[in-house]
Amino acid sequence: MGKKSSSSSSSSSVLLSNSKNKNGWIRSNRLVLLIVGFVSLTCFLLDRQSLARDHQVEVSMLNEELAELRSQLEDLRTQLKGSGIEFPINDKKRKMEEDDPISFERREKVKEAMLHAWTCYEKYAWGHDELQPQTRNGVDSFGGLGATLIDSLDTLFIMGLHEEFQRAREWVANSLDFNKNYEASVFETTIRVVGGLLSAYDLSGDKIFLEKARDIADRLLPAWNTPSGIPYNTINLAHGNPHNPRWTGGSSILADSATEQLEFIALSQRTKDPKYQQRVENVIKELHKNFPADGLLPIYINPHTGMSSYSVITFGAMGDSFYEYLLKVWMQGNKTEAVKLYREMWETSMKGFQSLVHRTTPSSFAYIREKNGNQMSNKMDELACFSPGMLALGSFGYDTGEASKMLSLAEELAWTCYNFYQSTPTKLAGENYFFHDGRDMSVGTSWNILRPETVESLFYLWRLTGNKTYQEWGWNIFQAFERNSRIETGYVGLKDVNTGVKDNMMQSFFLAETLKYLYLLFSPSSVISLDEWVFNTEAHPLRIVTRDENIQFDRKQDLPTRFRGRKEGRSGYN
Ligand code: DMJ
Repeated sequence: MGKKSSSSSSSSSVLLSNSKNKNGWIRSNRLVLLIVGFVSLTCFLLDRQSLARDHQVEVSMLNEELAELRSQLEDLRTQLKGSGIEFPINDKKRKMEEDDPISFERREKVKEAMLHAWTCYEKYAWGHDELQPQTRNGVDSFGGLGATLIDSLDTLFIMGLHEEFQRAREWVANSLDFNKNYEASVFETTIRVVGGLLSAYDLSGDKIFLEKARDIADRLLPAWNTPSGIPYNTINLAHGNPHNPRWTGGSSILADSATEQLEFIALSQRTKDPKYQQRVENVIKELHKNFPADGLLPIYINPHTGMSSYSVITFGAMGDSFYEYLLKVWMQGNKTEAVKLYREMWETSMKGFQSLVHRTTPSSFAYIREKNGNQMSNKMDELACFSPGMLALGSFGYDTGEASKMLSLAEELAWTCYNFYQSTPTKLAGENYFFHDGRDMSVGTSWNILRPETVESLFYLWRLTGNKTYQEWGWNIFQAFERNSRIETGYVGLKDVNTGVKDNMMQSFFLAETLKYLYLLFSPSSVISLDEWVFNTEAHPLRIVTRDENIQFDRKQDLPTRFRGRKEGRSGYN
């Protein structure tokens, strides 16, 4: 047992020592593992740390680069803002801003309509003034100045149709020729061509548009060489020789003579040549001399005396845009002291305007009468439907009580104009309306030539009140144009809104105005903001820049030559 026990004790001591060795081995192994683990963890952590450091360096370098790029972008924006150039409107940004998917969809539909009108013009009437869609040819109703093309430039740009805009720009640069033996209307050429080119310049910053605007304005300028400064309304573009059309009996027309201010002032501001501004501001000063207490001027003026001749007073054809420009020149001039006279004259005219407003029975539609001497006529042109927009725009210059009165009159009149459309079988408005006791209104001249005035007013009312009803009305009018006026080869007017019989003319103002105002009606208000832009009467937005009465004109170029060095020749202003 003892042996057994001694042997068992020695074997157990062997076992013990074996197990001790084993434990020691295990322990030392663990220690090695621990050391290896520790070392690897340390290495790993050190590696992570250095990676993190590298990333940090990279991130801060990228941040620096980003900050640098941001500041470069800001600099560029500021420079471009000063020079009148704007970044092309970014569709992606526009989509992000847009909170109303219905407006987005409608805007796209209007853009598609513009593309259709433009594509047909390009195909059948390229370079001509207007497209005759039914006969698929172009006509030169304005002397062959590419009126539709120029009228469309800013619409294409605003809608982001840049390839189309570029093609039009190339035509302006290479083919537009003003040297035409043609008796042009000073008014139509100014609002469409000078206005269209200046707007394209303000939007794109491309100098070619400014050069061309100056060229055509220089050809128009002799029209203001009259004893009173009230211009003749027609001039030969190649030879000068201004005169008035025979059918006015020698008179100048009010709207034709006093709707050049926005364009010519803008031209002076951009060229730093005061002569354009001087000519057109003289007209207003002249009209101010005999301005009546109610601010309403008859449509005919004698260009020799500056006095009005006996004729109709109207906010429709031949009167309309004179009143529009009184307000808009005040806005273009930043509502400053220098343009106070314009606002005062406009407010005076708005008193007279209210005296023309009457209401129908039984439905109490407000409408604007015409006046001949002491006689009131219960007739209103669709053309006068620009006035709700004008009233809404001008209402913000009054104190609160008067402002809300003017705005609500604007809303009432817009309702009437919308009913010009809604009351016909085609849902398109006729050219003018008559009003009768007990029977509200009826169409007079029943054609529709794709005019913009009602949608123009809906655009202003939507922008200024935020009331979506105006978008709904505009959409209904757009759909009526789509149903009645769209054909495979463009858009046409209607000879009669009762029967829907079509004419053969796509008016250039359909692309300049009707489609532009509709597009803007469904766009965020930052697109051509009313704080930064003023629309001319052909819907060409002109950028509002600081009106500086002491503009530092290039003295060398603009001073009468008697003030110049002798060697420089020529005498006096041209
Ligand atoms: C456009 O040429 C202008 O809006 C102008 O002031 C009036 N007539 C047409 C559109 O109807």
